[in-house]
Amino acid sequence: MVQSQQVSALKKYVRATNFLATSQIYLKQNVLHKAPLKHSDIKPRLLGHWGTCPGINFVYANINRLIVNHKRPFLYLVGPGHGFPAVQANLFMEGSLSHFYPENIPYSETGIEDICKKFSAAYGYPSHANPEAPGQILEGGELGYSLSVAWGAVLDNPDLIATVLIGDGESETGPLAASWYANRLVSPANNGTVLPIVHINGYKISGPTRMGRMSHEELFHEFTGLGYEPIIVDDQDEQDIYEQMIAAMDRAYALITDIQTRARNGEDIVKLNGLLSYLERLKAGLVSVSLRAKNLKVTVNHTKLSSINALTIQATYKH
Ligand SMILES: Cc1ncc(C[n+]2csc(CCOP(=O)(O)OP(=O)(O)O)c2C)c(N)n1
Repeated sequence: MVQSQQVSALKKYVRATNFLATSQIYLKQNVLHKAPLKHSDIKPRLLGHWGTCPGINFVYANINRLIVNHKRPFLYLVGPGHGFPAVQANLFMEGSLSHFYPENIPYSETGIEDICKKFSAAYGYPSHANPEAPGQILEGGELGYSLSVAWGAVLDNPDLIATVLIGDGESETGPLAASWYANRLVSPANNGTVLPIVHINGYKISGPTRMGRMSHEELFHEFTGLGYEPIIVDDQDEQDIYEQMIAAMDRAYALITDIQTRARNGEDIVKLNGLLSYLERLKAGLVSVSLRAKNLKVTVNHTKLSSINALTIQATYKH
């Protein structure tokens, strides 16, 4: 499929899952809007956080695209458990719910009515991820554990890529902040890998988040320091966010497979720690460098590796 067709397919899919997530949160009847919406169609007590749902759906769709293109096992962990209506919407769309619950949730309008009416209702479906939801290993009700659960999932599971969505609010919890460092413990030769995605929508409930108030430059340095190769996708950018995300996911996937292939062929892998993006940004004039060590000489060699431009770096001291 050419890129424009992919973008339009992803947009339609995300619109459908956004619709299903909204209906679960707000509507107790008339969930397919067959008649004009009335006040009496709205649930008396609303549960589930709408604000995080479009981000969950957007990432779900983009992971699906990678799975279709590469036929590789992916796991999607959703830190914002309060966005479960979005997860449930995708489980419906892909047919997992009708597969496991053919009687209660058929792949039809009856199934849609069932998930909407029973979302967060007594004897219905819980408001957060739960053991009955196919494929879930993280509840997400207590924020802080998404990234460490993802790292745990890839140990001794060399083919698995665990993509994990982390809210900028969850990022401020102690457990989450500490689990970034697990990247030092996982080997690209024997273990799978984690692809963390931080959803910076700027708020933790109604309060501003630290990351939501940081510039791209500050975010870049934060994650580089933690040993990650940051890629920023921004809806304020002129380029369509779907096109940006497709490029970001392709680039992350290419980096992951390149590092894993080299490690599994016995190469000693030096962690990139953001150097790749740093040098690209340097070339594009996006950053300036001030070298504190007067005698430090940095040489950059460009090598074409698979579909990405890999840069190897040598730093030598002149005596
Ligand atoms: C440890 C913990 N503290 C507080 C909460 C209450 N809580 C539920 S959602 C939420 C905000 C989460 O913000 P963020 O992770 O940025 O997600 P998003 O903005 O995408 O909803 C909070 C504080 C919780 N679930 N767990």
